[in-house]
Amino acid sequence: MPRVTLSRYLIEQTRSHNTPADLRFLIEVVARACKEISHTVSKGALGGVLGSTETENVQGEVQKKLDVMSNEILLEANEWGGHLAAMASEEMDSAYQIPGRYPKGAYLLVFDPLDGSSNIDVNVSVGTIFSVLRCPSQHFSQNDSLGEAAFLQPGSRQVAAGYAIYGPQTMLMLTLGDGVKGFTLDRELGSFVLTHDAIRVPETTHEFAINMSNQRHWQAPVQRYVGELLAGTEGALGKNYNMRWIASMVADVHRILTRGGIFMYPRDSREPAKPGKLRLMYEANPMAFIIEQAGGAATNGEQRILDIVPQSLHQRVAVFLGSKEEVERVTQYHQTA
Ligand code: AHM
Ligand code: MG
Repeated sequence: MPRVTLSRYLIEQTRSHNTPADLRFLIEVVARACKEISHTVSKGALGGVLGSTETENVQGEVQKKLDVMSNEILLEANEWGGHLAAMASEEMDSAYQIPGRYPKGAYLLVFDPLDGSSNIDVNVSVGTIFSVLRCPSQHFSQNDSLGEAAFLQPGSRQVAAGYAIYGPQTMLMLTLGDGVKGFTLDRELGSFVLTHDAIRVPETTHEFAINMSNQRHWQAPVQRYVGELLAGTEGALGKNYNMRWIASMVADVHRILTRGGIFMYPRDSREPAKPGKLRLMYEANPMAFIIEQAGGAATNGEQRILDIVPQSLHQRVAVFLGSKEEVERVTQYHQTA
């Protein structure tokens, strides 16, 4: 069997599914940036890349040095190629404009440059999450800057999404809306190689992921559901569950893609104005797209995540995603509450 690199996979997608050449180029550029981020992350203390900056991002979170470096790597890699109309990221207040010296293209790129930042300094897996949308023609201008409105499209309009995980191996998981493929970085070749074809999330599971320390702030449907999981064979579900929480969404989702499970970050009664911790456009939407493409489900408790029309770039959302049977059960508890 010949090795299928990411480049070869993308070219074959162009032939078989008419994937546009500029989308193919975009994915290649993002993948190249992820390789650079992987290399930078792996230097750790030797490269002086650990620790925090003096700055905060738009959400008032202290930025790690690697958050800022990863953001810059993605911006620099993607600004010159002529494939993007604009970019947006967790680490920037508003849309990033393509410098006037470069042409603009058809797509919008939204990303969380380094997800799971609290794990950087303790050498636990982190990752990059990205989502690709088309720029609506009414918002496109070669000369004027692009506002937030162009980005505010439901996740069902994503044309591609993926994440890179920087763990024991660096992997890139990708969907172009035709299933999910997993590529492992071959560091000797310097290429991502297809290693995980036709990824499916098992419909049933014995594993859940939630930050239990927030339990006293959850609402009734989540209390009920997690209560049943914890009750094991003595409860309504009649089976025992195991729990995992890595506190890097990429790592938790990666485990679920590999062996099933349910991931939850519910809304919190402490801050009713914030319906959850995770961000819709560059965390929940790309992950929901990937999970659905692998046969799983993703909701905010009330509705499919991909159907939510964003009101703002940095909007937060409650997230329940993973094995279909479990996501459907917790969603039903919300709907009947
Ligand atoms: P970040 O984008 O600032 O890293 O925050 C998102 C992360 C997710 O990766 C993870 O699922 C969650 O925050 C962990 O939250 P907690 O600290 O409550 O465990
Ligand atoms: Mg994040």
